[in-house]
Amino acid sequence: MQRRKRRQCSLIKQQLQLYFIMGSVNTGVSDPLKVLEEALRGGVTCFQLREKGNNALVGNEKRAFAEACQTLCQHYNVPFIVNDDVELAIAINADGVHVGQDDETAAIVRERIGKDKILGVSVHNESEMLAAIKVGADYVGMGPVYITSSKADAKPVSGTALIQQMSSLYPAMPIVGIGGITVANFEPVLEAGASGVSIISAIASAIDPYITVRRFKIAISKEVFSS
Ligand code: TZP
Ligand code: MG
Repeated sequence: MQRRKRRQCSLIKQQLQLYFIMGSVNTGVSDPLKVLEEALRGGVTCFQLREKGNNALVGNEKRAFAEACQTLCQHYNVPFIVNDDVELAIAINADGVHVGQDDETAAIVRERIGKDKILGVSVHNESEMLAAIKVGADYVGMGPVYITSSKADAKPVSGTALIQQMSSLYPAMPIVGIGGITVANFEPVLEAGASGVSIISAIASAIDPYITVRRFKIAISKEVFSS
């Protein structure tokens, strides 16, 4: 691998380590911007705005919320990724876009956002992994690793087997595990070869998001140190 590409790859691997995903409807009675700020203060390494589900914001309200999240992320120097909404990502100059298999194809998204933005793709098998590599995805998301209630149309639970296989076959492609991940169960995900863990509810619904993120950070650094 070329030097520059290798450096970018290790940067994205660090940025994926504790990847917080949230929309305005994921935080219950708590103010979503306050939750995000606490998560950033605690040390999440990446943020994805996933504005979906009942009562999700649309139009100008969604854009204003996205810009407020982006401003917070910029303050903490954390990448700000938009789920699905390529138009919004381009309009506000987000750091990247994450798409699933049922969204606009990753190839078209890459063309639209350009080569310097982060492109994340959800994959569930080797052929989707190969397609993601081909279009130049910067990372892939795999899951749901455990049972989740945050995604209505989630695929069946996959455990860590696919992460294990794909990380050993394609070690240059950073992988992030997703689905039902908590401080108590994230270790097998990293041990299987993921660079990081993506989390919605364990942080967004936490009584104290800052303390929860600190717990993740301490546990992850122990895990990384011991590996
Ligand atoms: N994709 C697969 S599972 C999932 C997504 C977006 C939801 C993850 O949320 P949680 O609350 O961390 O299980
Ligand atoms: Mg999607």
